[in-house]
Amino acid sequence: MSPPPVRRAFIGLGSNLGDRRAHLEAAVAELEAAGDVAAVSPLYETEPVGGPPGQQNYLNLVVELHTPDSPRTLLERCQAVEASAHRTRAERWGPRTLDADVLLVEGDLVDEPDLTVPHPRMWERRFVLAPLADLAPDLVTEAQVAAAGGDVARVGRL
Ligand code: GSY
Repeated sequence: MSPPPVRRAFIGLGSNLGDRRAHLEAAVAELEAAGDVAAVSPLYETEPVGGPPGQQNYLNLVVELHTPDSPRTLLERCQAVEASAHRTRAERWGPRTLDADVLLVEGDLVDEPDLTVPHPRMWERRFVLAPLADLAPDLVTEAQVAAAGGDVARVGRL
């Protein structure tokens, strides 16, 4: 049997609790340990979308992988980096040390109770589309970034 193909996949990372930059750095390092990270987007400071009022802004970025991993394996990797950041699921949409989402896996669609790929809300969220467009202008247009919601500001790199 031939090995699974290497495909482009994109993971979104966000943090708005504690040392936001340190949580993102640790998550990227943990993903890099697998040897399939191809690029890390610029870092964005972003207005919280949803959740209780008064939350701190998020820091967000997107990681591009060139990987044979399935969407399900990528979900497990996301859950592992969230666990490493001691993420607890106290409140839906509430502040969190780390959120890691499978955004896109080129050539794959998943619609299962616990995993939908492409991510079902990504096209509405500028905090996802702006860093994704930096890495993949072939997949996300500037018009799509402009049409999405939520203020974002590029603040350099990790
Ligand atoms: O879905 C990811 C967690 N999250 C975020 C986020 O990462 N960034 C911003 N700006 N708002 C968010 N709301 C939620 S929930």
